[in-house]
Amino acid sequence: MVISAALVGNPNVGKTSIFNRLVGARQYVANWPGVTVTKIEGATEWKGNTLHFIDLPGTYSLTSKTIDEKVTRDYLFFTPPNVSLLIADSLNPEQSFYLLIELLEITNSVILVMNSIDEIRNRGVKIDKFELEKHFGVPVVFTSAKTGEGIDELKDKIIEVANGKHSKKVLFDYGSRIENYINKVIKQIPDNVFTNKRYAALKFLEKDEFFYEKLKSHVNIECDEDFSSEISKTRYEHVVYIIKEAYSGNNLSYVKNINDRIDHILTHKIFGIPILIFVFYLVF
Ligand code: GDP
Ligand code: K
Ligand code: MG
Repeated sequence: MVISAALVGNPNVGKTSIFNRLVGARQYVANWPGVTVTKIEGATEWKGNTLHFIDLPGTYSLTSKTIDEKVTRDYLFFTPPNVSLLIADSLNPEQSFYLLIELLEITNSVILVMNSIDEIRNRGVKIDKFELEKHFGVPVVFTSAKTGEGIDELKDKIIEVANGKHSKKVLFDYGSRIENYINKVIKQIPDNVFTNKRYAALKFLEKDEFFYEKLKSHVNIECDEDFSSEISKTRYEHVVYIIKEAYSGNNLSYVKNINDRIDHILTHKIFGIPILIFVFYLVF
């Protein structure tokens, strides 16, 4: 059986290092059509199967705002691989898990690869694999691209996921207000426009350029609000909850640091602009 698997993740989490461990020298480099973004592919034989890998451009989100995000998102949405490997930096999981939640809106043929597990051990942090599998609904593999730990287990899991084992759908709830809008949008999406209507509805509400343009003539929700901050904030709330459930150990200040960083993201990245505008009003 030939199985395609894509490596998805934030920049600098170890995607290329894992890719090199998986395929060795059997790799080739080209450009994505029409853009100067590098496309790296490779293959390996494993237990009678050909595993074909693609190392996607690093991204923090699957909204097509930058060219790297767009290449990665379009590939995953329009030409989905059999299996997607979400390569997470175990040391800095918050933005990796955020991306995972977005990825799970497109597909549930996903493996969560918790990379840099060597560094986690050095810091005395414990990660509960069962909690991660329960909350995300996908198999989890601990890897170190530095030592090679977990690479064979990852190849075994790819074959299992490609064969339909582990297929369980976890839906992340965006709260009743957003869920009502999602349902309103879904009802108005014609069947021949998008099959994954929940994803298209979310992207429409997030004002993702591609989905918004495609759907605006079909969808009327009597509200032109941009829901993206509220949707992002809810994703981060899920992330905080899951990290609290899964991370522990004698180095608790590390877990506290993650929480502090997420508070920082929530107050600055998501609410920074509205707060600035509010302050502007007060001052002037
Ligand atoms: P990419 O941007 O996601 O492709 O990340 P790279 O593969 O280029 O890796 C980024 C940096 O992280 C490099 O310096 C790697 O050596 C390092 N790195 C990647 N994986 C691991 C790992 O499992 N353990 C440790 N300790 N370092 C890693
Ligand atoms: K790194
Ligand atoms: Mg890379």
